[in-house]
Amino acid sequence: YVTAIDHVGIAVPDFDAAVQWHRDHLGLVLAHEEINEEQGVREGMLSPAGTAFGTDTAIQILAPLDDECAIAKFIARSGPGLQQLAYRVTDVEALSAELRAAGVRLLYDAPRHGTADSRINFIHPKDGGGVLIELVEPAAAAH
Ligand code: V0V
Repeated sequence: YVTAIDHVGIAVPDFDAAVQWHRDHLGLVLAHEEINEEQGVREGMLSPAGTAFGTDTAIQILAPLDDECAIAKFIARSGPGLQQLAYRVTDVEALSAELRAAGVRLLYDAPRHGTADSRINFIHPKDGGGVLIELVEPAAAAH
């Protein structure tokens, strides 16, 4: 099911400052940006110059929209930093079903809305070796 590392997510307090830092120091380009109200985030996908958003691995900048969302809680507990590792998958429902059957806890009963109309679910960090693992089925692969 897993075809690539889709993105690595960094929790930040200030979206614009983080985007500018990565542009100024590393030359990363903001390839995509959106607000996800359900997840409580303003999020942006950064790509190294010469790579393509949606094809190559991206860096996801995640800034909280309010004090209650997952990113706000993460920053309050751990400070800014790496928050998630996201794998691109061909079929998020089928993989989730196999994981559940193997006793791995998924956060959602059904996939939710993710970046660029992808469908997403997460493996609980306690079952992911201390890593919050996101499963991303891109919109193009929707069935
Ligand atoms: C919490 N823990 C983590 C963690 N967050 N460990 C590794 N990485 C993280 N990001 C640990 C925490 O330290 C606790 O360990 C334990 O997990 C359980 O914590 P909890 O207090 O029960 O739960 P919360 O309130 O910290 O919530 C954790 C979860 C939450 C993972 C349930 O963050 C969540 O629902 N995340 C999924 C949604 C999300 O992250 N959305 C933002 C990105 P100890 O202290 O007990 O040892 S949105 C996105 O990625 C989009 C839109 C996209 O890509 O398309």
